[in-house]
Amino acid sequence: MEWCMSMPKVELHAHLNGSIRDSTLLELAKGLGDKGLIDFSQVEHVILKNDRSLSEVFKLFDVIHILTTDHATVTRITKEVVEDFASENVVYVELRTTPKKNEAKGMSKHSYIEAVLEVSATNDKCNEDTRKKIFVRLLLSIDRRETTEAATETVMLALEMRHFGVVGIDLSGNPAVGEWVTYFPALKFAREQGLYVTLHCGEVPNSREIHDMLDFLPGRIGHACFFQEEHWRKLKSSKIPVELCLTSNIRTLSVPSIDAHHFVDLYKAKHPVVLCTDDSGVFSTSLSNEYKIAASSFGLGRKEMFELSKNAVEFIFADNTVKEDLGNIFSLAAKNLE
Ligand code: 6MZ
Repeated sequence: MEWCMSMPKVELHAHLNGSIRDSTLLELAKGLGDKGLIDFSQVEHVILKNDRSLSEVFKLFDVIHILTTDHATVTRITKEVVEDFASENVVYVELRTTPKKNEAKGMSKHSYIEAVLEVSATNDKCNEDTRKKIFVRLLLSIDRRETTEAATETVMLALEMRHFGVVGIDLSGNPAVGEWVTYFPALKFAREQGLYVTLHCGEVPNSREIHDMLDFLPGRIGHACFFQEEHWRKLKSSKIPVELCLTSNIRTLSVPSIDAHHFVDLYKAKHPVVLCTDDSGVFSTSLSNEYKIAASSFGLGRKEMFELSKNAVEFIFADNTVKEDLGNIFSLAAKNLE
């Protein structure tokens, strides 16, 4: 399905450290292995392993984070991730990442984000290597392991960086860890300050938290795998757009099979949804591949897939000028489709 690749697409749920090329991870691991800092063969095995449970995925992130600890590496991986999305005709990407500090490398949370923004802030015009236009915006992630203070620090950082491409806050991390009451004050503050908020919601069965999150009325939610009837009702009446990550959900066994994926029900109900990769590196996928899987699994044609892609523009966290630009890109592409 060549057209899944060639049509313009919008990526709204991509974790930076989950989107790194395997080749880059292996190169970084080899470098640390050669210096005797890690056991390369063990890390290589973890990187190349294919099927992982949700808890194994979070162990892999701990390994990845050991490999991406200095400014130059953070800038490099961001550049590559943006290049990879641009090369498959993603015209707008909202990357999300958790600010990290590493005193040994002179890295603060602030300088970590600066290292990311070095690439993304200059990308509105044109991607240097692929010559393709891609808008890049950033969401700062609060990790569920964090305290209220740390979460608030992330929000403050986002506010400081909002004129450099940071548009909002994401709540992510291992869903088996932490409680809503811990993050709520920081998320509420973020929204009061005009930042957009998206939440990983229902990645594990946790009815109370799903209710609390939907009551918060975030700008978007991600996943929505373990929803029950009462949650679907609330979600549908709220019209909160859902970021759906098919491969990720299948690979982590968060849904039993692609046929049983909640995409079908939400799509039929005309609920706002957007297809996303989640962690294209960790799950060996791409946004074109996610579109291809949806088209073939749910019997959607080229026109329907194009509409799905175009509708995502409505749910981006960037301003109206960007929306207008994207609207023009899609109008032009629609003419070519006729
Ligand atoms: C929840 C996830 C995730 O922030 O270091 N992350 N959180 N569910 C998922 N689905 C499988 N995939 C990634 O990127 C990696 C971090 O993103 C979050 C986790 O906190 C992970 O450590 P950054 O760039």
